[in-house]
Amino acid sequence: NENQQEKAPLNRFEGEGVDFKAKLIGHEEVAEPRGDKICVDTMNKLKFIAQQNLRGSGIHKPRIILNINLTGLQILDEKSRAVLHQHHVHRISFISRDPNDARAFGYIYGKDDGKHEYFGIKTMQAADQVVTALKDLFQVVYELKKKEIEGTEE
Ligand code: I3P
Repeated sequence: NENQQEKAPLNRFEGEGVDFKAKLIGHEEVAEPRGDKICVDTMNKLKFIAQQNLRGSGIHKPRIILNINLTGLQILDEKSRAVLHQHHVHRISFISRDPNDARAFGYIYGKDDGKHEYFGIKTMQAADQVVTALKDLFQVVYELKKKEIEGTEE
């Protein structure tokens, strides 16, 4: 049975979790916690800035590893694996595929100060793989929470 070879979603995110190679296009504060338009607009702006940086100063988008585990999403430096950003799963308010680029997606994160920040990511493989992993993670975390609540009811 092919399915037996696949890890259950829960196992997949346990412990070290799952890594995806990517580049950080950029991040910027946004006014809203969700919305397709705000994501498209901010992605376009960040891509424009990244292109200016490349053409003007020869600065490439930083290479990163997106690590997804049960706590959420971590952006690590590709070489040193230093944690550059840590985004708790419950604070990710919106995920959006880039409609113009199969290798890009973004998400909005709720910061400690109540403000919202958009992160634009260029993935090495199809962005769909990462977006699907994040959606699976939300499902897994929801199921765990439900079990936890059911366990404390009696
Ligand atoms: C590169 C090309 C790559 C891009 C890279 C550019 O320009 O556009 O597709 O990587 O961005 O430098 P060129 O063709 O002129 O060499 P991505 O597709 O991953 O964005 P980078 O320099 O920011 O890595």
